[in-house]
Amino acid sequence: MLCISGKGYNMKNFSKSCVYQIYIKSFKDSNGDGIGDIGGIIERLDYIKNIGTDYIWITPFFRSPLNDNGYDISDYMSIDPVFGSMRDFERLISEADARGIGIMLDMVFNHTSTEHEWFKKALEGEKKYMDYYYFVDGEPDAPPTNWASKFGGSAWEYVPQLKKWYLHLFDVTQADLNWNNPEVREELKDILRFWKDKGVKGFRFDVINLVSKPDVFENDFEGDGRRFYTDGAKMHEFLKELIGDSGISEMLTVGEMSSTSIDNCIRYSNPAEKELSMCFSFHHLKVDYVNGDKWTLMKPDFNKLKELLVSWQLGMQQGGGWNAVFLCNHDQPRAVSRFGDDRRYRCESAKMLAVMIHMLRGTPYIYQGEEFGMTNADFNDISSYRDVESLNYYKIMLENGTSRQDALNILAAKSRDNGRTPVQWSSGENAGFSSAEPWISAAENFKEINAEADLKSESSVINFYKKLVGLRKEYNVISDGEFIPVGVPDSRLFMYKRQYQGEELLVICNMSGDEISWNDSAAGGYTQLLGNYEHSGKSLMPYEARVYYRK
Ligand code: TEU
Ligand code: CA
Repeated sequence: MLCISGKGYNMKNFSKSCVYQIYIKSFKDSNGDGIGDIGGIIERLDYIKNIGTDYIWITPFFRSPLNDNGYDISDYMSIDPVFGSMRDFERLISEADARGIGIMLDMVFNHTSTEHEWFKKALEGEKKYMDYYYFVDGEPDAPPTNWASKFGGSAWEYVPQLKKWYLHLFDVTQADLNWNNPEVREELKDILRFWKDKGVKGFRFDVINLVSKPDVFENDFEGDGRRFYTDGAKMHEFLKELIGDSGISEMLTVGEMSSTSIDNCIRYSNPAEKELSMCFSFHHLKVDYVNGDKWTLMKPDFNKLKELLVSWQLGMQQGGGWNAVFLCNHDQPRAVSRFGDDRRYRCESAKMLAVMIHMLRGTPYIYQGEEFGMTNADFNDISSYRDVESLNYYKIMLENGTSRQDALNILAAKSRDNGRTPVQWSSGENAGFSSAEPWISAAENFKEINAEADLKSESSVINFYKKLVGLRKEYNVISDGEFIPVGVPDSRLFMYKRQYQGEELLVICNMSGDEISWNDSAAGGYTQLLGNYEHSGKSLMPYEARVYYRK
């Protein structure tokens, strides 16, 4: 049931939910091949339930050549044997249901793998399937536009036997689907209905705001082409049709929105629009990009981070939209390494970042290992990397004259592999992830940093997360309260309030490694609900976070 409050913002039945994200290939291996799988997820359902999360978003495990670790799908209705069988999946659904956990699948509908039977038939010249993609006539030395692939190089690939180019915004083995073709949209609805019938309780839609391409392709002399295909003209029409016709409007649906805007995300997630439940936006995860370029080194601009978090909280609130709130996922470096101090104050800063996110208005997401402060991989050799985007950009950096060591330093900070090392379950062999050598090396610190050790610790990060998730369920001011920014005298602090029917929450985060003198009068009349230090003294300790409450 949804109700719209007087302030024009909405309270949703997902406001008390929390989602745990699993990157299946790195989560837990159950059959000793060094690759995470469905069996491994089943083994860890109680661990996830213990944190209190309500949904599990699993990254794609459908049949795939795995060039992009499953985001290149060759059959949407079958499970790649490396991840398990349909029987395993059915077992996962029933075990998750038994624990009150909803399974969310990851739908990659912007593109398919070039190994998909649709694309293979297109390559054979079958018109029906060529129209499933963007095939454009052309000469071998003249791509239709100058657009760039997000994974480097041109967004077009030439097919000599067809004398045509095809569009791929991502890897060359990920061909963009033509959503302007109603037959494509019908195929995608069938896929959603198939998994809904299997008992799936939600969906994440991969780069879904890129699917409405223009009817005419033109060069972009002001950028890389994204302005022509991002938040395209038919986006809202397509989403309403997909969600409505597939019968999933009551499910938790979240859209990954690349380079998007608040106005569009309001429309994507305001219940009145009958599109999605919520949106991921990424502007706050680009505050360490020099001039917008990911492949650079820069300390995060914390003022910019706060500004973006606040603007998205206020903007979506005023428009009746709903944010998925998060700091990391399988495409991002580890939050505690990026925004905290993973050496001197790893646990304190991991907890502070958790408070910063989990007390916001929206639905919070926990990425595997974030709940016990896993860090970046700290690789220093290109042979350790596996990610197609990272390997492509390593080559591009070297071609552009960047030294090998500088390129490795940039990868160490920015590569998606930082979030894809095996989950560190214990100090045992291969971090307890597998009895075989994992497909990617574990971070060397797994002997000290692992779930087993953290669970034994009095001041464990996991138990702190559990409290945060519990507070959201207990306090309506957290799940449904209005977000109100609080001006601070010291830019190293981030403060905000939440208000709801006479209740008030005050959140204070010291985002620095400095001890900051603090006049407790601001918290006069409040009681402290939670903090990441044993005592709350006169000053704010390095990375100290406090949650205050009053009625
Ligand atoms: O990510 C979209 C995307 O652009 C990310 O790769 C990320 O924003 C980028 O790496 C930042 O530089 C989605 C999936 O989450 C990602 O894993 C896939 O590789 C990608 O789409 C293609 O499906
Ligand atoms: Ca396995």
